[in-house]
Amino acid sequence: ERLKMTFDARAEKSTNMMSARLLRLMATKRTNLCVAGDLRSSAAVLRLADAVGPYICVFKTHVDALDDFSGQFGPQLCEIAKTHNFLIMEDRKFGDIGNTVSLQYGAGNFSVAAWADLVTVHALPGPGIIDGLVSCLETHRAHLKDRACFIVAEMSCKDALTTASYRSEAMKLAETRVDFVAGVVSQSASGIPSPGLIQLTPGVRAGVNGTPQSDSDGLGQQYNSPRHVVLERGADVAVVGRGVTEAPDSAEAAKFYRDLLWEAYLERVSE
Ligand code: BMP
Repeated sequence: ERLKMTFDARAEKSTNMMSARLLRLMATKRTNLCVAGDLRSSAAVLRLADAVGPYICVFKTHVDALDDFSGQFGPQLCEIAKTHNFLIMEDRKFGDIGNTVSLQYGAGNFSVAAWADLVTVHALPGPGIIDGLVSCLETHRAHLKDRACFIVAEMSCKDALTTASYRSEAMKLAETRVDFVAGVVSQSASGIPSPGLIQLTPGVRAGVNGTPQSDSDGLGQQYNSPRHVVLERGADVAVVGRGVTEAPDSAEAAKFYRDLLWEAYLERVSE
């Protein structure tokens, strides 16, 4: 069964090169933590990536929320990723027709395809959105082999419209396009069709130093503990944003989350 398999064993089963690469990275580096670097300045995001780098498998960005994005951001983040061995995910949540996402992915101010190993994609437009992203890479003849996406199948926020049937259609889309789909963003493992697909789960926060676990942020976000998302909800990679960025010491916090998440993973695959 998928959830009982080790990341290494699942890498063997993976038909997508980037999901195999990420699963192996997680197994080697012994981390299933993704930090969401949702800060306002490029320097602060780069500083954070460098500080948490040793403890993460993926660093997730929202570059359209930066006050001062410049063309140097991507290459600088890639350098830090190389130093600490993690992948970069731009959480763009593409959601338009193929032609438009192709433009948004490869061009514009952000040139996401040039520096982000992974991107997120809404399932809403159907298979055409995957075609759009792939055609962008083909046009530029670059990165066809070292890029992939995660399909947002289910959202963490209260009253999200990602119903059970939407979720199951999104899983089908992931399965039919494993050429470019490395995984799904989801709150549970049900219906994930293949052991090679990676479940990325946001909405994770723990009580640190005796402070109580908060279960929401006042704007609809819903939090679960690291242990709960890995053991009860099937998270392979858990996303922690403010749990790390609002902590007094982000490296310390990342280490704390890494330890809890990895311990839960070991418990899940043991026996
Ligand atoms: P935080 O841990 O601070 O709540 O941040 C969660 C991060 O995960 C944010 O970057 C958000 O955009 C992202 N996210 C989410 O919270 N829920 C989803 O369903 C999908 C997401 O990408």
